[in-house]
Amino acid sequence: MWMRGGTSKGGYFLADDLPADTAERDALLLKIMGSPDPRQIDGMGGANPLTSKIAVVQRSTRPGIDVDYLFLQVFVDQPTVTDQQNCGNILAGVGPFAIERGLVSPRDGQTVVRIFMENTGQVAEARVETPGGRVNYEGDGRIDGVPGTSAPIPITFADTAGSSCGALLPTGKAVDVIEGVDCTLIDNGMPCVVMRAADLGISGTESPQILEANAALRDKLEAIRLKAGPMMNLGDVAKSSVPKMTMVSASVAGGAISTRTFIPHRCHDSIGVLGAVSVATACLLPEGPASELAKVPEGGEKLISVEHPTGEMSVIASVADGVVTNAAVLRTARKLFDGVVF
Ligand code: NQM
Repeated sequence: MWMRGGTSKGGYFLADDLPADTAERDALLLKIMGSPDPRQIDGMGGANPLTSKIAVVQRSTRPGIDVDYLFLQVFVDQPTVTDQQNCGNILAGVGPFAIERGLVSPRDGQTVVRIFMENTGQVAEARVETPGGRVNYEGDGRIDGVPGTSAPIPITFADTAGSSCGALLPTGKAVDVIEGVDCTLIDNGMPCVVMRAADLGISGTESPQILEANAALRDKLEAIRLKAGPMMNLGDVAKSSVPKMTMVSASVAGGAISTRTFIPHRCHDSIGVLGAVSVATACLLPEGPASELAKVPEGGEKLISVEHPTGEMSVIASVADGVVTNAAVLRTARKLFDGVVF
């Protein structure tokens, strides 16, 4: 099944329909997407990392969990398929897909799907509208980066700190200086390097196209990223899609903070879901580039509006004793196509 999940798009497969052998599976997925090729002309991929994504879903045997979800990023221009990162956008389609395929029995009204994210070993809870026991995709949920409206799918994450890096702040510090730039190395569901846009010589409000055309910026970000990888317990990240590189500046549209994110070599048109959760968490640290610039509301439940090139993503962070205990986001998804891919 091909679905839009949040601001991403990709293929959703039942685990049993794919080869059990990882190398065989990856070779098949590269062929399906048309990679490696910058245009992905011979496959289903949309020539952008955000449209070259795969969800592998199966019924879970874990107590209290409905389905297991493995996310795979198929690189566009390299023969690489990686499970090194999670994806909270593709996650938005997992609940509807699981119900459509009969892995989860729908209730009349709303069905809560508890999803184990295999990439990082954490749990997400998605609420899917199922009037009359059928998935409803139509509605008035609006997310920036997607035209129109769809049925809302609220998603809650708990215990995402240190998902890939072992700790929220893998170096134990809120600020590390890399290549002369102040960086917060943080992982609250997605490993991210958070820097002041101004320290990279940009305002932070430029379009993704302008930023991608800035070769000096791209080189600097990559130099920082290659050093940040081992510091974040990610090892050599030369061929990895993490950490993500987020440049922050003061909000321009009434939100908490403004962002521009390289994922890691293309500039995101918006921001990843768990990327936004990690950046929102950086805003709540006692120090660091994000917390200095952020406008954070009072209270234990904080709505952190993370601005990005096509709008904003609202992260609702529950905070207890200065620690983010869980985070919620609103996403939507749409079934685009169900059939046979050759
Ligand atoms: O951070 C893009 C996306 C993502 C990942 C990326 C995501 C997340 O927008 O949870 O959703 O950072 O590669 O789909």
